[in-house]
Amino acid sequence: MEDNNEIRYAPGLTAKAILGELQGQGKEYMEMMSRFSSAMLEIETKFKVLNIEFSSKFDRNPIETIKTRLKRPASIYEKMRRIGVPLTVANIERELSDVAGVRVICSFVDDIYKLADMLAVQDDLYVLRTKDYIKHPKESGYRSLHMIVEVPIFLSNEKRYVRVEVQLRTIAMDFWASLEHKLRYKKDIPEKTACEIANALRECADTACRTDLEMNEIRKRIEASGFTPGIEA
Ligand code: 0O2
Repeated sequence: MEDNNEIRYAPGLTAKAILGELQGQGKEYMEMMSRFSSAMLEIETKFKVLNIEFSSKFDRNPIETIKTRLKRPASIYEKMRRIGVPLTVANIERELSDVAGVRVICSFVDDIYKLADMLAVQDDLYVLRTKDYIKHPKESGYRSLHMIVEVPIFLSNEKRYVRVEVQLRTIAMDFWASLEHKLRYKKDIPEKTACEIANALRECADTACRTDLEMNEIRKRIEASGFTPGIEA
């Protein structure tokens, strides 16, 4: 069925033009983005609450930072084109699970799983999908725990469930992912060099992982000796 709101995929469309096209769908687009924004805020708040509860239970904060982001129009456009679905507001909301993203940077690897479990048991939220790139790192060396959750948001006259992508990772995993993401844009290098660089990056990810595990063990040893890391005598 033809959708009059459909935006045509055209080569070389600039980010500004894509934003213009999406905003051309006016109220619908803005309303969708405000729903994603509200859902993101709900999840961010849930993690802030968990951080407070965790710190009173275990005498330390498991969360270093929480970052939120709404997917940029150009990335939305690119992903919809990649999956071959017509670009309409309704399709974006139906097909994409990562328009709203919450990234939780944790102190220790253990904290990632504790927080994920604490979130998953909340009865107003559904975990639709979990991908454990910590136990099963990506080919690139990327590590994080990904969850797609659906959270209710209460609008003036309705309750809507909205999907949010949650990425939980340690400081070391975040450090690696941020730098690797920057380096990935340096294209046009010979295949052999690209392969060597990929291997070097994977090696860095493995080193960061070993450090993470060692730090986790050190924390456990300190706790076992009766001290609480982060709490001064
Ligand atoms: P952005 O700007 O973070 O939104 P797909 O999204 O189609 O690629 P899937 O299965 O939905 O596939 O997602 P996947 O691979 O589970 O996770 C995608 C997100 O994880 C990416 O989002 C990145 O944030 C992060 N990610 C995955 N692999 C890597 C990697 O090798 N290096 C780094 N630095 N990050 C990675 P987007 O959409 O690419 O970008």
